[in-house]
Amino acid sequence: MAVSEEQLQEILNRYPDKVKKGRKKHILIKDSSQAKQVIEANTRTIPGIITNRGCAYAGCKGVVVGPLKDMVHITHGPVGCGYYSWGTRRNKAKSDDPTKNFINYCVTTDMQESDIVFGGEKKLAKVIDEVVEIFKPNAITVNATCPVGLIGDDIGAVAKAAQERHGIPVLAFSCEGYKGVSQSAGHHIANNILMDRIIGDTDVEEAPGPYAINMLGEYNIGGDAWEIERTLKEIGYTVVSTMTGDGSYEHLRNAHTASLNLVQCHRSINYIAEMLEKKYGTPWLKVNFIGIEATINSLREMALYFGDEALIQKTEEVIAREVARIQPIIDQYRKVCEGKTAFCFVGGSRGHHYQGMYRELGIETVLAGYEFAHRDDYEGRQVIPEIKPDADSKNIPELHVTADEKRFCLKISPEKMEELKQKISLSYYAGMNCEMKDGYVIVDDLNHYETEEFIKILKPDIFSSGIKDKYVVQKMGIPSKQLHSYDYSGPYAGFNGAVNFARDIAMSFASPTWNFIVPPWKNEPLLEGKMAEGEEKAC
Ligand code: CFM
Ligand code: HCA
Repeated sequence: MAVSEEQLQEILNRYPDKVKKGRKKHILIKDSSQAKQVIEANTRTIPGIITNRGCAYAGCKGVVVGPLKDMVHITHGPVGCGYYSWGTRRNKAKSDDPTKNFINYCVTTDMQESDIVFGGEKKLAKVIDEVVEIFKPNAITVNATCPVGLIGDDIGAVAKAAQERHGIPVLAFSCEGYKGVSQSAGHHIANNILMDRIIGDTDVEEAPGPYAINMLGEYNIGGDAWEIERTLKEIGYTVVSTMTGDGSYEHLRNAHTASLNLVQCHRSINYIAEMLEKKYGTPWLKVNFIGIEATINSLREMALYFGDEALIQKTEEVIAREVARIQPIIDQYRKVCEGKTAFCFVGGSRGHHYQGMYRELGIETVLAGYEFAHRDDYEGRQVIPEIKPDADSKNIPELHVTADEKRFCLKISPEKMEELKQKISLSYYAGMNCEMKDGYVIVDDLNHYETEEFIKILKPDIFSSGIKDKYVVQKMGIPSKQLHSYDYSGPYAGFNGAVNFARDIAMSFASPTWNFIVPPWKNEPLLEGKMAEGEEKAC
């Protein structure tokens, strides 16, 4: 069952006029007969609407910077900001040198009222000194929360002085929570400083092995990066650095030596991908390791990029073996899942990435959206492959995939060219709007009211989002799967991840628990009424 324009209007009509006008632009009913459907994104959330979004500090410290394990990340601000951005995000890390893995520590200046009144710079300097004394990290980050910007603490100056005092990099991130409209601003701030201060800050010029790649936008939630790496390493790739799951300052410094950058989460790290391309000429390839088909396509495109016959063959061998191993298991779980429907609302890439894996289980996504993505994450980019002569080599032509500007170039044999053009124009950056079926809904910055209203119409069998809306929906008797933290499960990426996901989703449906839950509206009368004509609308 899809959603009609009338039903959508009804949902919107409950808003005050100004809110209705705003929200209307953030909701689409997919209609492939239209040449291009435009959705508004990356704009300010309406205050009080109960969004699931986070802040710039969450995007910078919590998401991009926090997983770097051999650095100590100091939150300059109230303890809650430090704790929440550390304790709830399941970015795992292992280290060969356990004395250089600080991922299990949450460090904050724990700002108090007196710091707000008299300034927190001295306290921050003291915390940096303590961190150096206790942990002896390779580098330190200082991450600003809202009050720091409001009272005007100069964290850049404090970091610079500390760097001179201790002789290790101390990086200041002015990622005050109020900057921008969501986490997205924080990603950008983090990307700029990692590129400026860490990547390439070394004498190393050679990659540590053949087929050297960086994995960008992979945060090792529930061990995802480890599962992807397992396959990549078996095929023969050298992973120079992962940004930033299980990542490290030491590896990140060498990232410029890789030959290809893989971009898993485009939203959070496209800036580094583009800066690496501009500064070092390293091309980047959009990949997706969520779901079997997406994983296979990504592995094949990578092999085609390097164009080495042995690598292509090894890729095919690994794919054939892995699929033969996992498909029968997934087929069993599929029997439980077939014909069901899902909501898939996550931050800035998973709302799209997980739809393919749901489809492989026979589950259709009937509503999807992003908390804070930009328009290109919805609409994709028009990619027109075009062939240009190669300046360096007469024999191997380059394939430049162009959109508004050169995106990346591929040195491959002419025979592979046609095949590759096909694949890239399909998989390069399709965007969420291409993924959804007609009649189903795409919502940007979905809020709690809209969640409930769309649930009443579409009655999904499973709801996948985050911690903030999970429990309300579970109380409606609908199983929920957190796609941020995976509800303590995972990995969900790569081949083994697909098995784990299939198992967990099938388990949600098979559990008898849901039959024992009586949604509140079945027991209690709901106060619902219509406003009299001309009466002020409350929302
Ligand atoms: Fe990228 Fe992420 Fe996501 Fe994201 Fe996030 Fe996350 Fe996410 Mo939560 S970097 S955009 S800011 S894939 S923390 S690992 S799960 S909202 S969809
Ligand atoms: C964040 C981190 C988060 C939150 C998840 C959630 C994550 O945005 O601050 O709301 O459940 O993945 O941990 O996205």
